[in-house]
Amino acid sequence: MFRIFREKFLNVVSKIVEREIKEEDISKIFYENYEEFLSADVSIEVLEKIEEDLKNKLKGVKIGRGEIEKLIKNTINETIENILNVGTIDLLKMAENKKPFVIVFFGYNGSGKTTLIAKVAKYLMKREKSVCIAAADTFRAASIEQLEEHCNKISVKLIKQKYGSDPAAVIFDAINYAKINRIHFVLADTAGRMHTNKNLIEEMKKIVRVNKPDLKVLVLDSLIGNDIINQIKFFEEVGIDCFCFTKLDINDKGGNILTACYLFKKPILFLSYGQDYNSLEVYNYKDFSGKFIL
Ligand SMILES: Nc1nc2c(ncn2[C@@H]2O[C@H](COP(=O)(O)OP(=O)(O)O)[C@@H](O)[C@H]2O)c(=O)[nH]1
Ligand SMILES: [Mg+2]
Repeated sequence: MFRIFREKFLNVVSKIVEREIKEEDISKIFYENYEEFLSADVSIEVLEKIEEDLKNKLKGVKIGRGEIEKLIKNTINETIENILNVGTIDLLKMAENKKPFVIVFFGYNGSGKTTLIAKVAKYLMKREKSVCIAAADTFRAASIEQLEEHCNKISVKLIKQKYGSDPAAVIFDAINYAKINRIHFVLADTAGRMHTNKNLIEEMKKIVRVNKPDLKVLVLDSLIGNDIINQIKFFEEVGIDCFCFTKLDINDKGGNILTACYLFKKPILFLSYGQDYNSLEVYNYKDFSGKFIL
């Protein structure tokens, strides 16, 4: 008798305190927790879209008053994790049946391409893969010497020509060298600037047409802020397969990565954390979303 009474009583109480989640509840919790990103890193456009997604999921849901904040936070976490879950690329597996496996790295000057390529070479060699590098940035002064210095330090064969020579031809040479010497991977550095952006696009298209790379990687500097959207749109013209992010040792807030994942949904290959050759991580969305979890 008492048990039935108690159950009825609790039912009534929970109904009384239950209410619908309102848009204001969602905005309040969302912006309270993401203000830090608002001022720095995530594109406003993307934040607004995420907020809208949350509202579509939660608005009008009836729940006990005390549970509202928890449900909103859990939904935010779930949403962020879904956004960051763009997949990664298992490079070694992908390259199992292709020798050489050719990777071309694109990206603006200063994005960290040359440094990243040396790290990727080291990463592959640690896993018993042989590597050669193509110096296909034949435009920027000192770029070949910079790459040569890295290659000497990590003992990797560099295929190069003179400044001003055709980058597609340099990569073609490197592929031939790799074929003859049974090398697993060719990593190609490219120019991040030409006389005009149109020249740059044409040059990249030619590299792709002539060499048919197995993977086209766009290298992005995590310090560039909202310009990331324009950069990605620019390089998409050559058909980018995946992203790598550099300089996360300076800015690891990850807002940029959230923006790129939300808008472009391309896999992320590596995250790069400094000048040291070993400061490279394979992207893992579960680990990475940890920094956003409420
Ligand atoms: N702190 C830090 N600096 C980096 C990183 N990657 C590259 N750099 C530096 O950024 C500058 C541009 O890098 P570089 O590899 O030459 O870029 P590229 O022009 O795209 O080839 C250099 O001074 C690098 O030492 C990184 O992950 N962290
Ligand atoms: Mg370079």
